[in-house]
Amino acid sequence: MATDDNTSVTAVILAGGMARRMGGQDKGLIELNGRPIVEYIIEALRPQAEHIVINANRNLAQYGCYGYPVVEDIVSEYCGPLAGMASGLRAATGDRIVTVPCDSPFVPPILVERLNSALMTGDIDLSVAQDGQRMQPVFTMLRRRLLPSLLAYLENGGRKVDTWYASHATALVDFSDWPETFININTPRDKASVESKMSAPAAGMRPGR
Ligand SMILES: Nc1nc2c(ncn2[C@@H]2O[C@H](COP(=O)(O)OP(=O)(O)O)[C@@H](O)[C@H]2O)c(=O)[nH]1
Ligand SMILES: [Mg+2]
Repeated sequence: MATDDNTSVTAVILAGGMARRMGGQDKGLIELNGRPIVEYIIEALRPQAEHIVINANRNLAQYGCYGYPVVEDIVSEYCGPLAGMASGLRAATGDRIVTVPCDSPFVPPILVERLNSALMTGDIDLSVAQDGQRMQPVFTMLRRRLLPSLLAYLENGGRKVDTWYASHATALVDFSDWPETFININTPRDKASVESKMSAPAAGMRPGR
């Protein structure tokens, strides 16, 4: 069940990339110990956000099987995660979205709450995770009012997430106590290492350090 604070949050799973380093496979559908990554992510997001939207550019029917809206990039395909954020913002029913990448299976249970608290302090446009050392730009909460600015940026050829964020009031949110959040599967080797981590006796999401 989503809490009252999260009722107008739409979680957007960014599964629209080309996954070149995975040989062009559709990363959200890659199986980890027999289950597509997107299933782990949906399971983690369901208690945290009232709405879920999947952003994908391939295998739309397969993503549609989960019962959530599937939206393609609204700007020309494959210009990076900002395109997926724009589609998610347009598809959102409430006034905020939270984005997560489709290749990070260990979504922490406090993701939405923590990004939301930061967004609500002061006049903030977007809150974005950092891992203790660097910003992790695809784990973010964005106000829906940012859509015109994002579309203008993309239409002018902008592609860099950090650059677009820098033009808005941004809160950095520390997730260094949940380091597994940012483990992501970019190569076949990453996949093997996450699968063995999942099978380890102490597997499961937990705060670290
Ligand atoms: N919609 C959309 N999403 C993209 C695009 N390119 C990358 N992404 C998403 O952005 C996230 C990060 O991409 P990834 O290739 O893993 O980059 P990394 O930051 O090097 O790990 C993934 O969730 C991708 O699906 C794109 O052109 N369109
Ligand atoms: Mg990645």
